[in-house]
Amino acid sequence: MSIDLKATAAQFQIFGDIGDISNYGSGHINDTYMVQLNLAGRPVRYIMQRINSAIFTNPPQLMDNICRVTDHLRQKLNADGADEPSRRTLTVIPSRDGKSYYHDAAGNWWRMYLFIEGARTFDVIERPEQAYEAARAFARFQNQLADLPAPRLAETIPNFHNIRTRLAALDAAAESDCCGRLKDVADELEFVNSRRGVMSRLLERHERGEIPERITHNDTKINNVMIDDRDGTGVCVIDLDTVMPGLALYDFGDMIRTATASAAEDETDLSKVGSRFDMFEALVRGYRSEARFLLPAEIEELAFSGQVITFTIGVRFLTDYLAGDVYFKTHRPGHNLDRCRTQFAMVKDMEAQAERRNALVKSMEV
Ligand code: ADP
Ligand code: GN1
Ligand code: MG
Repeated sequence: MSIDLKATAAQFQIFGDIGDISNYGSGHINDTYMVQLNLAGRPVRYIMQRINSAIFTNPPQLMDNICRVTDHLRQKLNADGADEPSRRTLTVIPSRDGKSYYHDAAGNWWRMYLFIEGARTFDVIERPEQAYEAARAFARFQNQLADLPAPRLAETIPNFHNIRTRLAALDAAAESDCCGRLKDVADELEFVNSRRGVMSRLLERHERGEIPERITHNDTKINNVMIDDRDGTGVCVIDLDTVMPGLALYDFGDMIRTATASAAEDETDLSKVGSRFDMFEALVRGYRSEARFLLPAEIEELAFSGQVITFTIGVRFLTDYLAGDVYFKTHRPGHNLDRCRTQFAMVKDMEAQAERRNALVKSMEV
């Protein structure tokens, strides 16, 4: 069934003449559209998304999380007298019947946000200053949410970064080999098997009470922060579907995974793939300048968190490859396996730099 995007957009509280609606962004999960509107002669844009309800199985609960988070951020921005608060946090546009989403007759779940103007996202960053600013923005986001009033946010995807359950899912996919792809991944499975124990360290330290749970973003991929066109600062943290209890280190790890990457996540020429030291340094400086809450145990694991998250995401890509590409959007055959291979190449590069990175973290004054 084809979707009438204009009729869908008209279900939200927007005014004026709805113009072009086009696909937007390079996210792997939701269907994102840019909606252009003519508001009595003034062009205005919105972001409209079809929520991936195979992954986020309770969209009203998900949107309740997002409204609580964005309301809290907006209150803080207003209290601090921040410049342009509507660019600094997402603004949910209600539907005509006053809900934070629209559920259409075919069963699709939709939402709409103000379009953040004068800023953009990067899939691969170009300069260490961008890493520095992105890390500051994500740390500020964690700071601002530290006093979110109870109740606890809903876990939109339980065990999201839990390496034990992610490895169990990989084992199950390998065991069933539903698509006959196991034969392609012997090297990757060997890579995984030799690291099962070491990659559980953060989880174990959390379970022993050494590393605390906090409210975290959980998807701090570099293209989930908007960078200002004029001054290069991190304007707004977006993609709030997985904001929930988690470890700050998982957020920092995903910044390392994506901001230090020297090539695209799906690069097939592995000689181009690596984790850049200068970007790592900028991330640590940016993050530590704002994340004042970090405990010594967390600081100690900052460099290692990159290996853990990059490994975990690699395991997830590999699992999805074996399972027949059912989770991440793919655009070519073998796409998930290509992504898995870049992740594992990055892990190797991070391992080779581990000593130098830990020394840098230790030496850094804040
Ligand atoms: P996904 O969960 O699929 O990654 P995102 O919410 O991250 O979806 O959106 C995909 C892309 O759309 C982002 O990387 C960003 O470039 C763009 N985008 C999302 N929300 C906005 C917004 N409010 N204003 C401008 N661009 C946005
Ligand atoms: C997905 O939604 P997006 O593209 O920002 C995924 C992340 C992965 C990432 C890998 C909800 O992020 O966990 O790290 O792809 N999001 C979800 O690029 O699974
Ligand atoms: Mg995204």
